[in-house]
Amino acid sequence: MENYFSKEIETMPAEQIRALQNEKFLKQMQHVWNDCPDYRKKMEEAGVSINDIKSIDDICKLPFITKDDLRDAYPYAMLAKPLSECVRIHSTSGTTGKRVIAYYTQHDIDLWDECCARALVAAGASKDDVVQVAYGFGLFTGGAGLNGGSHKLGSLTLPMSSGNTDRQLQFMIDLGATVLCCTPSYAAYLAESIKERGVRDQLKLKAGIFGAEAWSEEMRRDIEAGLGIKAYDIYGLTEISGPGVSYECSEQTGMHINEDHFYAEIIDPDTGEVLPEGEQGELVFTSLDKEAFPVIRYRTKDICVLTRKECSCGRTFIKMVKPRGRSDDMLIIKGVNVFPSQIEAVLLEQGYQANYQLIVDRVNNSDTLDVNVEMTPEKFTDNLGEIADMEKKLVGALKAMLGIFAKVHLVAPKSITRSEGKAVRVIDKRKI
Ligand code: DLL
Repeated sequence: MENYFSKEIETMPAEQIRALQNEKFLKQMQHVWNDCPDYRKKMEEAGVSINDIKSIDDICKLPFITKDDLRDAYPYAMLAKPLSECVRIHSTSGTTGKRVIAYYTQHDIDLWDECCARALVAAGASKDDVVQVAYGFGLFTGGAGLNGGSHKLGSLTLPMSSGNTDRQLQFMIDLGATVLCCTPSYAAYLAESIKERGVRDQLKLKAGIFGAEAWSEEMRRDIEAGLGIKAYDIYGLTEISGPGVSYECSEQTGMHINEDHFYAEIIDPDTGEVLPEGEQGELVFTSLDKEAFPVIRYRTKDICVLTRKECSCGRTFIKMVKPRGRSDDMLIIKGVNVFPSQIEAVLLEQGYQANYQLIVDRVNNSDTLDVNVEMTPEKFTDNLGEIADMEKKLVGALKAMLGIFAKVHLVAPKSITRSEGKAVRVIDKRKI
């Protein structure tokens, strides 16, 4: 039996959702036009006035917002409420340059908490659960988002933050955590540590809500087997609010977008043209009822597909498939587009775990790809002939998937650094 946090909204017929989106979109545009000078200027530069926006069908007339626009307007990018009405900020992890700061009024926090509560319920949680939040707390939205959702649901919430694996496991066992929320790479690490300590039979976990980075179906199966749970995907980004922009249900075939709060489009990343449902492209979001930091046609750089196919859970919200990766994570090696997630899928299919590192370089004007992969304890051997055979097999499987040669190096178990948050798996030396 499927439960919903907001049944009426989550199962609303598609035409009614569209009508609700239309109404909220027009209000959101009025707010942006009147209160967000940065975006109004962008509209004027694009030759669009608020009078041209009569319904949500006119959205395609509006200019996109990119991360660069938000960075350029640092620190008050696109702020549409006085600071005195804002109650919190979060910020992107930004490896280079200025970070994007997202502002929230209490209304914005409430709607975000609701989105995360929906995600928890879709994963089978209720107020009787013990929810261990092992996403980082602080500027990152992961910890605060799931913490807020769990409070809203009324579950006992363990605000662990990420890391300190001994303490995580101690609390997980002693307090009988039933739902785990963290990045999939940290979940895989926790599963590994649980196996090593032989404490799996002391766990009460039944579900996990994992997101913030791309992960494959094969990795899902590994985590499910390692922790003895159902593993659900959750997606979101700081600019739109945080985790809970979309969430997976019992069908586990993609994530329902909270369409009463966010309007999604898929565009051709090169031309900006809107693509029909079912085609792969870049995901673009428009907030429908945010106060402090509304975003209109924000280009996420995430590559994915939307579908309105009927879902067995009864939810009518449009679904996005697991993002394949980001257009800016996509590597072009010898002219071929390669997503780290494709390599990960091959490794897991061949019985390895998601402990790997990709090193891309350019030697004599030609790109090279080296894949360092840990042997699992079961596969571990120091027989060089056996290692060479295993490497050869992986080279063949990678060639079949990618169409290019990758040099594979099998390394000892535990020799690749584990991640407590988002994993860093690519070292592209060509940029240096
Ligand atoms: O990662 C928010 C989040 C926290 C989502 C916890 C889920 C769970 P940012 O740090 O701003 O926000 O990073 C956003 O992470 O554009 C995607 O590229 C990636 N991402 C997030 N969730 C997923 C997912 C948080 N489920 C960026 N699958 C996004 C693939 C994801 N990529």
